[in-house]
Amino acid sequence: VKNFSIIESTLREGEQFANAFFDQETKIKIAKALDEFGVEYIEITSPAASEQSRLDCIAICNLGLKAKILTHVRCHMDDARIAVETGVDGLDVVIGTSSFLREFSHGKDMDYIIKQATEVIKFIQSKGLEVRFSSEDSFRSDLVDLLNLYKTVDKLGVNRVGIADTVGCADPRQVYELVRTLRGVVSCDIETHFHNDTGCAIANAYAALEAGATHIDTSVLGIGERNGITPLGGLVARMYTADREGVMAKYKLDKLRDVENLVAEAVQIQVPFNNYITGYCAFTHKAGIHAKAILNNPSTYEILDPHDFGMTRYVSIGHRLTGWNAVKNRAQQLDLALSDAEIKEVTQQIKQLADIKPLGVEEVDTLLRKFHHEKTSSEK
Ligand code: HCA
Ligand code: CU
Repeated sequence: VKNFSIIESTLREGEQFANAFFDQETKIKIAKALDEFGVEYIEITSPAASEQSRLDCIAICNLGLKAKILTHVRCHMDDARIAVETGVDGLDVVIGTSSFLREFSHGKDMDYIIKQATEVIKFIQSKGLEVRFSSEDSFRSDLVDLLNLYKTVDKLGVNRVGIADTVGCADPRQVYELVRTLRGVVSCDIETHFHNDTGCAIANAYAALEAGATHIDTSVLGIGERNGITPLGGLVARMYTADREGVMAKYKLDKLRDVENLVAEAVQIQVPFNNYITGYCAFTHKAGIHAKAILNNPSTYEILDPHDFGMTRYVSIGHRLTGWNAVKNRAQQLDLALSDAEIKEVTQQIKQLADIKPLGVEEVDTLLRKFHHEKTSSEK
C-alpha cells in the first residue's frame, strides 16, 4: 500500500477527548505543527458547534497552511450554510445510518436520509467546495441501505465517501470486506475512520487501505471520543514499514515527537511509555542476546530506524539480563580499554549487583571506570 492521505482530526475528533479544551492559540499551534509534519488534510470542529468554534475555524483557514482544511458537519442545511462561509476547502458531512442511531438518535428513515444528503451535497458543491459523505456506525448499518446511499452520493459526484467504525467494533477482516465491496460500488475516493475500543484502529486502517481506501482519519496520540481513534504516530509506523521511502518523502518524520508533545501538553497527558516511535522505551534494547545483535546490525531487532524519526537507540545494560557484548560497547563509548576477559569479569559484577537492585546508567559507568582504574593501576 503506497497511496494514501491522512485526514488529521486532532482538532475535531481530538476535541471530543475528555481532557481537550483547546483555546484558539492552542488550535493554531496544533494546526501549524500538523502542517509542518505534512499531513494532507486538517479536520476541524464544526463551526455550528459554538460561536467560538466558528471563529477558530475561520482563524485556522486564514493561516494559509499547505494542508487542506476541512470541517466536519452533520448532514443538515443549517450546519452546511454556516460552514461554507468560513473559508474551508471542504466539508466532511456525516449522518448516522445504523438502526441504533436511526432509532435512538435522529429518528430518520433511509429515504429521508438520501433526500437530505442530496440537498446538502448539492449545496456544498454549488459553493465549489470539496465534499465527503460518511455514515456514522457503518459496521452496524444494513449493508444494502449503506451501499444504496453511497451509490446515490457517488452519482452526485462527491469527492469521497466515508466509512466510520464509530463504536470500535470492527476487526480487520470485516473492514477489508466492507471496503472491498464498497470499492466495487463507487468510483470516488474512500475515507475511513476507526475507533480503538478493542485496539484494532491501526490494523483496521491498514486493512482498509489494502482493500482500496484512500484516506485515513487520525488524531495525535489517538485522542478522541472514549479511548479515541487511529493514532497518527501508529499509522505512520505501520505505513513506514510498508513503504519507507514513500512515507519519508511525504512526511517530516522528525517532527512527530514535537506534535505529540504539543498535544500531550495541551490535554495534560503523558505520552504513553509504549507509544509507537516516541514512547520512552520504543528503541530501548535490554536482553543480552538482543543487545549483542543490535550492536552488530540494528535491523536484527529494529523494524523502524530511530534516526529516521529523530530518535536514538538505547542499549540498557544495568540489569541482570545484560551481556558482555553490550557492556563492552559501553566501555568503548567511555574510552576504557579492557580485554574481553576483563569485560566478562565486570559483566559478572554488574549482574551480581543488579540481582539486588537494577543500576542506572551513571552507576554502571562509575562501576566501569572504577574497574578500569583498578586494572590499569595494578598493571603498573
Ligand atoms: C462521532 C462521529 C464520528 C464521525 C466519523 C466520520 C464517528 O461519533 O463523533 O465523520 O467519518 O466516529 O462516527 O467521529
Ligand atoms: Cu469518531
